[in-house]
Amino acid sequence: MKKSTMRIQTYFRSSGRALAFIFIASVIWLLFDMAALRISFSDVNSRLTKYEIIRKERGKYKPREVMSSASIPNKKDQFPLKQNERNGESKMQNDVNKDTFSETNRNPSRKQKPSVKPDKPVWQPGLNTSLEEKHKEKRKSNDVKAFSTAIPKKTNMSPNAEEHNKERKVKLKQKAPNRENTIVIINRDNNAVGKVAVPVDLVKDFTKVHPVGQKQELHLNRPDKKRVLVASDAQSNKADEKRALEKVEISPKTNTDDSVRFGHDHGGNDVIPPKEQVPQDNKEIYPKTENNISKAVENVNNKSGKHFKSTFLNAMTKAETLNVHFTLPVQHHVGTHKVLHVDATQSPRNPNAPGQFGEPGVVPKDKEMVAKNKWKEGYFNVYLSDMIPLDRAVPDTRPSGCAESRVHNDLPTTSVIMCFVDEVWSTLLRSVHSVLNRSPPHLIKEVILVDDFSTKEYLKDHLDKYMSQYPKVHILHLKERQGLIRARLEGAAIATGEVLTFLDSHIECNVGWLEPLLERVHMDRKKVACPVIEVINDKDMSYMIVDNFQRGIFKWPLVFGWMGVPDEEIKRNNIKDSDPIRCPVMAGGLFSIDKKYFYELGTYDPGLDVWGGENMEISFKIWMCGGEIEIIPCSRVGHIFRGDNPYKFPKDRVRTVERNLARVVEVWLDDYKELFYGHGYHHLLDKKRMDIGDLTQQKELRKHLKCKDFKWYLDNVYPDLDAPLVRSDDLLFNLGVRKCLSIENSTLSFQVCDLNEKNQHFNHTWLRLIHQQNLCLTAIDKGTVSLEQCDNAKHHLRWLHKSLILDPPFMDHLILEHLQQPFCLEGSPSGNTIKMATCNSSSPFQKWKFTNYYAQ
Ligand code: UD2
Ligand code: MN
Repeated sequence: MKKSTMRIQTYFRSSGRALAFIFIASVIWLLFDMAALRISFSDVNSRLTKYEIIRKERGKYKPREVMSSASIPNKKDQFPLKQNERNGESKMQNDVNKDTFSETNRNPSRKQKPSVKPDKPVWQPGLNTSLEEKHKEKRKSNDVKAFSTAIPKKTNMSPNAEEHNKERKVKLKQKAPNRENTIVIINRDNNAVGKVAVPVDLVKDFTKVHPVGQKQELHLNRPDKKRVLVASDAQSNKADEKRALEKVEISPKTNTDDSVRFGHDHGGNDVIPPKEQVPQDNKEIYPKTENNISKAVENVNNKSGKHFKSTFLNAMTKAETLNVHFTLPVQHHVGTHKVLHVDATQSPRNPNAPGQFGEPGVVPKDKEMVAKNKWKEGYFNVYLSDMIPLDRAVPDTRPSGCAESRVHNDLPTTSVIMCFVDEVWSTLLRSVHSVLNRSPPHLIKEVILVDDFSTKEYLKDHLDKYMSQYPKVHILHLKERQGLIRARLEGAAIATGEVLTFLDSHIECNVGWLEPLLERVHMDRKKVACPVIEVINDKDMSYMIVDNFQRGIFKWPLVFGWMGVPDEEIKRNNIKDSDPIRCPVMAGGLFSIDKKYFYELGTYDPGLDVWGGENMEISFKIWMCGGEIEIIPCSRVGHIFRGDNPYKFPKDRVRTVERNLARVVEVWLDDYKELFYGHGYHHLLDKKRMDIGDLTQQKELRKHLKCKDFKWYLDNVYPDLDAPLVRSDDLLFNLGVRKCLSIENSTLSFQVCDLNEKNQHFNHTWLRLIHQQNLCLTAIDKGTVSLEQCDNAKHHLRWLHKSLILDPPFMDHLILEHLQQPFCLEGSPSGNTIKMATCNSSSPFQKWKFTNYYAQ
C-alpha cells in the first residue's frame, strides 16, 4: 500500500515538474511575443505615419503662369509686353526641352531603351577592363537621353551600401555558412519520427514570435495515438496533422552533377541548344530542393502555435499521456515572422560558372560572331544566357533592414502568372527556377505559364516535358495569339491562389522577393504591390542594382518612366530605403494583386491588343477606383530590358500601341485626354484612320465602380505632373491694334482689354483650337475669319502659335495649320476688322499674346 502511494507521489511529482516546466516556458514565450509584436507594430506604424506625411506634403497642382492674370492691366499703354515676352521666352525654353522629350518618345514603335546604364554591376571581380570601358562609354552617351527609359535608374551607391554589398559578396563567395538547424519531429511516444532542416533564422523567429492573445483550455487527451505533436495548437485540424505527418524529410541533397545535366557549366565554350539543355533524367534535382524547403518552411510556418522545439514537444507529449488539461496561448492577432530567407541557390553547384552570382558574363573571343547572330533571338545576349546556369545565384540587393523585416504568418497564397511568346529557352527556365528556388513554397499555389501561341517548337512538348518535373508548374498553350493582356487574363482565369502575381518571362526573382509583396496585399487587399525592377544587363547578363527611391511615373503622351524621389522629400520625411513607395503608375510587368480585387476592378480592358498601354490602364483604374500602387523596395526582381520586341506584332506595332493608348485615354482621362492627343496624337482623332473599338463596357465599368475623376488622380496621386488643360488662355491681345479679341453677337471684334469681360476669354487648346465656349476660330477661305462649332477632329480649326514648328519671327503669329502657304490672323490698324493675310514677320498686327501660357 505504502509502495503504491509512493509510486503515485513520485508519479505526480514528476508530472508536476513537467507541468511547471510547460508553464514557465509558455510564460517566457508570451513575454517574448509581446515584445516582438510591439516592435513590429511600432515599426509598421512609424512607416505608415511617414506615408501619411508624404501624402499631405504633396502640394496641389498649380498651373504655370507666364503672365499672371492679375498682372495684366486693362489699359493698352500699361501692357507689360517686354517683361512678359522675356518671361515667356524663358518658360518657352523649358518647354522646348519638354517638347523634344515628347517628340522623341511618343513613337511607341521605339521600344524604350536603357538610357541610364548602371555604372557597374553589384559585384564585379570578374569584370574586365574592356567591359568597364564599354560601360563608361555607354554612360556618357546616355547622359544626354532624358526620360526615354523603362529602366529604373541605377543607384549611385552610397559608400555604405557599397561596403554592405561587398560584405555580402564576400559572405556569399566564401561558401555560405551552414545556416541550418534541425527541428526534430517526435511522436506521441516520444520517439523521433523525422527531422527537418530549417534555416537558423526560422528557428530563432519562431521561438521568439509566438502569438499573443487569450489563453484557451486545450484538452490534450486525444484518442489518436498517431498524432504528431509538431502541429498541436488550438487551431490545428486534421489537415494540419496530415501535413505534419508528411514532414519527415532529410536535409537537402547536394547535387554534385547538376551542372553537367544542365549543360551550362562547360567553361563557357558551348552554346547548348534547348534540346540538350533539358535534363531527361534529373527529376530529382529541383523537386528535392523544392520539397525540402517546402517542408522546412511548412513545419515552422504553417500557422501559429507550431513553433515548438523538441524539448517542448517532449513536455507536451508527456502532458498528453497524462491526460491533463493544458493551457496554450491562442492567438487573436496572427503572429509574424522575419522574411524567410528561402534560396535554394545559396551554395551554387558551380561557383565558377559564367554569370554566377549575377556577375557579367564574357563571350569568348572566338564566339563573338555566334553570339552576335543569336542576339536577334531575344534582343539580348542569348549566347551568354545559354551559358549561365539556369539556377544561378544572384546578389541579395535588398536594402539593409529588409532581411529583418517581419511579415504575417498567414500570408495569402499566390498564383504566379508568366506569359510568353517565343521566349528564349534558357531565360524562360531561369525565370521559372528563380521563382521556385527563392519563394516559400507554401505561398506558391502554382506557376502558370501562358504560351501566347509561340512559334518556337521548343516551347511546346519539349517545355511540357521539362516542366512536368515540377508539379506546381502548369502550362497553358493558347490556340491563337492573344497578346500579353488577354494572355494574362487567360492565366488569371485558371489561377487558384488568393493573389495573382504577374511576371515577365525573362526575370530573376531575388531572395525574399515574394513575402513583402504578399504582406502589402494582406495588409490591404486594395494595395497592388510591385517589386523593384532591377536590371539584368542585356549585353553581359549581369544583375545590376538600381536606385531605391524611384517611382513609376509617366509624361505626356503617356510615356512611362522612372523618377527619383527628390532628396529633400526623403530627408524631410526621413524615408528609409526599405519603405514602400507610392507610384502614380506601374511599369506593367511585375506585380501582385488580390485576385478578387483584380476581378472587382474588371481586370484589364480585354480590348487592349498585344502589348502596351495596359500598365497605364490598370494604374489609373487602381488609383481612381480606390486602390493603391506601391513599389516595395524589399522585393527585388531582375528583368532583361530589351531594345526591341523579339516577337511579331500581328498588326502594325505602332498602330497597336497607339490604339491601346487611345482606348485608355478615352475611358480614364476625361478632359485631360486632350493633353495626350495634343502631344503628337492628333491623328488618332480621325475615326477614319483609327478604329479604337467599342468602349461602352469600359465606360460603364468606371461608372459602376464609382471611380474618381482624373483631376482627383492628378491632385492626389501625381501632383508633380504638368497637366494644364490648355496651352494658353484668357485674353488674346493684338500687339498692333493694342486691343483684345472679343466675341459679340457671335461676331469677332476688338475691345479694350478687360479680364473681367468673359467675351474676351479664349483658350488655345492642346489640339490647337482657339475657342470661347464651343465656338472656334476658323477661316472659311484665305481671307475671312469666322466662328464655327468646335470639333477636335477638324483639322482646319487648328492654329499654330508659339510653336516649335514655326520659325522664330513667326512665333507670335496665329497661323492656320492646314494651309499649304502660311496665312496669318491679322487685326486691321483701325481695330475694326479681323482677317487672314499672307504672313509677315515684322507686322505687329499679326502678333498676338495670350494672358497665360502653360506650354509651348
Ligand atoms: C513592359 C512590361 C511588360 C508589359 C509591357 C507593355 C515590365 C518589366 N515589362 O515592357 O510586362 O507591361 O511593358 O506595356 O514592366 N508577351 C506575350 N504576348 C505578346 C507580347 C508579349 O505573352 O503578344 C509576353 C512577353 O513574352 C513577356 C511579357 O509578355 O514575357 C511582356 O512583354 P515584353 O517583355 O516584351 O515587355 P517589356 O518588358 O518590354
Ligand atoms: Mn519584359
